[in-house]
Amino acid sequence: MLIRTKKRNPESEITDPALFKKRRQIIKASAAAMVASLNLPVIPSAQAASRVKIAKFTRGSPYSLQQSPTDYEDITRYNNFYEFGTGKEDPAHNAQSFKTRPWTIRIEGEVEKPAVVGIEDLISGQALEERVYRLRCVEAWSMVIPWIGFPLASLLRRARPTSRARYVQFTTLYDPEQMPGQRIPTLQWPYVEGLRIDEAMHPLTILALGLYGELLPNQNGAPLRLVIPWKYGFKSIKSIVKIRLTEQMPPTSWNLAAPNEYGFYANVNPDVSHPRWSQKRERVIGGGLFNPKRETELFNGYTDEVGKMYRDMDLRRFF
Ligand SMILES: Nc1nc2c(c(=O)[nH]1)N[C@H]1C(S)=C(S)[C@@H](COP(=O)(O)O)O[C@H]1N2
Ligand SMILES: [Mo]
Repeated sequence: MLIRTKKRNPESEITDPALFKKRRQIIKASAAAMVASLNLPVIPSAQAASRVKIAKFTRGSPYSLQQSPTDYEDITRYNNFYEFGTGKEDPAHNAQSFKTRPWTIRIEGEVEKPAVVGIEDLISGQALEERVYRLRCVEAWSMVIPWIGFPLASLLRRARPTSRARYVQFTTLYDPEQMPGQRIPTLQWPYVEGLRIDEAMHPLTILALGLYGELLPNQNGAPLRLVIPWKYGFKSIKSIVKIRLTEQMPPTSWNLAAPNEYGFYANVNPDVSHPRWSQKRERVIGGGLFNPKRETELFNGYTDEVGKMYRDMDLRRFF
């Protein structure tokens, strides 16, 4: 997102409908099968690259949007995941053999009950909700994604944050053998991100385990990634192994790389431009052959839900 100065070819951002038509039919069929199989146990993924349905989740989060989601093919082939390459189509190719089992997430720092949580426990134990969000990136493109996940707050509460916990830091797996991008210093590895504690506890902040009714494809951050729909895409850290509650504001990868371009907050804001491009409009991925753009909304349209957390802040200064 920062390093690449090469102009993107707009053609490459358009999904060839003929190529993906067949697969789309398969998805429709699997959606029907999913409804029929509600409450069956989750099938563990033996092979990371295979598509695995999540059988257990409750539908209809109050935060779901009415608009229809972006096509599965666009969501899973147009990604940012620098551990697997800096090109938008690199992660879909390079993350196929990434091993996401066994996988644990450590919760530590300012908590009364530090914990090591297994991914299978999260998949089978949490009440999973379907939440359809717009995810927006700093390059000003957007998608509507039917995530399957649960509020981060429910996991944090289990660890009993202390009164000193003011921030939460997230860390991605560090494994250069599996993640070829970590062998080159495009960013400082491992990828880290952070939230203020009130942002982390907000019900719109979710840990996603899946999308389109299936476990997350590797390129989208398997087995567990953050989704913060009112912030730019880079806050939504992928393949999380550690969650640490802290007293001090933690460092974040893009802020470390370019502090004048990427702040800690990264709230979607059409009135605060990135130093090198406007953020007033966004390209709608999969929106059609003419690369339609739409007006970007403050907080990505979630002002009613999240605006009060920033009421007394100068959003130009705290960008
Ligand atoms: N570990 C890690 N997490 C990451 C990134 C990354 O490079 N590494 N890229 C971020 C950026 S810039 C974006 S836009 C989103 C993209 O998520 P998606 O591919 O599921 O759309 O992931 C974010 N999370
Ligand atoms: Mo991004």
